[in-house]
Amino acid sequence: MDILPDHLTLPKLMQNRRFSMRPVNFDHLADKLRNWGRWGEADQRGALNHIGPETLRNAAAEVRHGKLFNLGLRFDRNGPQLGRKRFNPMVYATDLFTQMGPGAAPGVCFSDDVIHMPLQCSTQWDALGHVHYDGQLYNGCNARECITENGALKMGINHLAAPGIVSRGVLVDVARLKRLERLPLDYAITADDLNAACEKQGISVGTGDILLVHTGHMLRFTADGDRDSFMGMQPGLSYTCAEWAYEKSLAAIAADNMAVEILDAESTGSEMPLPFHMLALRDMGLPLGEMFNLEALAADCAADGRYSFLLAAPPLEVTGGFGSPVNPQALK
Ligand code: UVW
Repeated sequence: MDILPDHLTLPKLMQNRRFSMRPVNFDHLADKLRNWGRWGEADQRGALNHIGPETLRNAAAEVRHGKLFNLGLRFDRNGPQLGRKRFNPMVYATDLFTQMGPGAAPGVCFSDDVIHMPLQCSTQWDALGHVHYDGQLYNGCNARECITENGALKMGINHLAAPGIVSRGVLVDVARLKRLERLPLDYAITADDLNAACEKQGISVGTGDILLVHTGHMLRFTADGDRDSFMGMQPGLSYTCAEWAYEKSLAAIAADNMAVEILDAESTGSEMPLPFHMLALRDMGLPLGEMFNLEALAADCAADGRYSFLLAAPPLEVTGGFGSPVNPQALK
């Protein structure tokens, strides 16, 4: 089974396949950054363990002006998906104008509905069990034993949902660093870019922070309505940024693109596709948030010069889920 979703196995992309080896330095990085055993043999929360009581108190102290930002996309049929397996949410009413009960006065009614959607279709967290290689998941779990038709027996999203994902968020605005509204489709963000953005913004990133990476790529969907462009080749983190995330002891990373990392012919067509996913989720236990809509928050951060906030982004507690939709909220 191909690891990549429908839209990334288009013939156009297949022509670009190079069947190269693993990215240079990949195995060295994987060995260096691997957090297996760091929080115990049975751990299923990975880098979220960096968030302790002090981190949470400091995160709460970031709320000073009473400003609230919704970082989620809408969940409806007009979402970003193009694929057959990953499709946009379908919402159906199952009750409309239904009498509340036999004794209820006429006109006392309720309405109910159902949603049918892939857990990966829109703004989402990837569970630690979402990707694996060499037969192992985060913390050395055997993929054959843990990945089942009924979900992840280990490393499911439920372990990231209880307790949920809340911490200090820090937005790094790489698009603004480059004086662009949106990064070019082939732009690979490096650790130097992240350092330069932090320096320009006057912020340092520390233990337990959740990094939000603003590339501007979301505008290709929300402003242009161009799903092909949004879901295709796209700017994002180079896999080498995993080392930066490890050194900073980040708890999680989310971005405004579809995959957090750059999607180009190298990262999708190689022997080790999505190398940042592999290092983050499988080796580091670092949850990844995708399709976070950062436009309003990024504009506000640029306006008031404050790039940190309280981020509350709990996934749904879907037992064994490989991911979960989320409606992240940033409070300043
Ligand atoms: C894959 O496409 C496998 O992952 P994601 O949706 O997390 O980018």
